[in-house]
Amino acid sequence: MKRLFYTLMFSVLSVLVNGQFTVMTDITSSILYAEESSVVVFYDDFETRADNTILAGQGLWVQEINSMKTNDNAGDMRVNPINSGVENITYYNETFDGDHYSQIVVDEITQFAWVGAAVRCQNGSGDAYIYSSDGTDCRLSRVINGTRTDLDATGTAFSVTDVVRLEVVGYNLYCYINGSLDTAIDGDGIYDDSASGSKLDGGWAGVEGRGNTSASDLDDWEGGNM
Ligand SMILES: [Ca+2]
Ligand SMILES: [Ca+2]
Ligand SMILES: [Ca+2]
Repeated sequence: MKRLFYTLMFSVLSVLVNGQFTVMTDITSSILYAEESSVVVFYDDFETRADNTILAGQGLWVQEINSMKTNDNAGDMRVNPINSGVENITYYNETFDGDHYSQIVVDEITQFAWVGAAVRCQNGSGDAYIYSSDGTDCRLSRVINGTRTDLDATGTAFSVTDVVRLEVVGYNLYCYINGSLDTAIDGDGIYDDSASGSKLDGGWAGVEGRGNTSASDLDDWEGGNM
């Protein structure tokens, strides 16, 4: 597998899709990721979404299982989970390669709710890989029919403003916080799920949460192919 340093310098590409969705705007970063990312990524800051409304059904967002919901914080729309004790996963129904990533920004986080990034969502069957935190604990998990199995529950807790990114390449899951692999996950930030009989193929990138409160929120979602 190739591993490349790359410098991502997008500046002017601002393409509206469906009248409300922007394909990349003004991003400058210099980050080591598992593989070079494609130019086109999908992005949502949720600002055009309806407040206090289920995310699934808005734009291209589709429910994988249970519900994420919008909430307006002083003019900044973001999303949070609304069901306690279960995974709330919503994915973005664009065309994703089997190898893709999901990235979120943590807007608020407390131990009352978990938020995270989801990859390989499986079109409503309740399956996905998720990388999530409640600000105290952090875990990389496989969700099958809505039931979570933690692949590693000793990750680095997310903090407000963290950029959290989960990549899947083959059956390797790469967990990043602010551009650095979270080495508290499986020694090096990379988990190999190839030996599992429940490993997931293909699917969509999305957002995840667990809890019934807006006390943990995510914003500025981004997803794309590897
Ligand atoms: Ca926002
Ligand atoms: Ca590892
Ligand atoms: Ca925000």
